[in-house]
Amino acid sequence: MSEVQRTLVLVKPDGVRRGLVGQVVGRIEAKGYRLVAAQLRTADAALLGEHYGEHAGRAFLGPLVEFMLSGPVLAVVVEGHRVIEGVRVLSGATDPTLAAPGSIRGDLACDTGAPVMENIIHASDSPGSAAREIALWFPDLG
Ligand code: IDP
Ligand code: MG
Repeated sequence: MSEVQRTLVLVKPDGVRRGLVGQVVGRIEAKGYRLVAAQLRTADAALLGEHYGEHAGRAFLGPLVEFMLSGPVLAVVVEGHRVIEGVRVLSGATDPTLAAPGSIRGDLACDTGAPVMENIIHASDSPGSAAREIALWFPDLG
């Protein structure tokens, strides 16, 4: 049975800086998913604090927020059957050194030794996260 979902994708500041927005969005479109909304913007600390709320207390949270504030991100809402899992698979493992070749992180990123892993893409990890994150980044999206 069809289970159309929506997920939140962020092309992180490293991806925007390196000119990889087209490749990231292109892979998602080529897979067959549909773009619902997109916005290029620089986030603020309050938004990122909420977005990464699950990581409160983790040592990498400060560097992560600083990195995410370092330039604009492309926020995109993507729709499709099982899209939440699908975009996680396209993204690859969190650690870009270990992410499989063929995935966005595996092909386009490496660990630079920075305190936070710069890995090109964020993608919601569950239906609950997707709903929460879409409401945060696109409050007008009904
Ligand atoms: P995810 O982006 O694959 O869902 P999360 O565990 O939610 O991974 O972590 C959010 C982001 O924080 C990662 O994408 C990465 O940029 C960074 N990160 C996660 N774990 C570490 C770590 O152990 N060291 C440095 N940065 C990390
Ligand atoms: Mg995550």
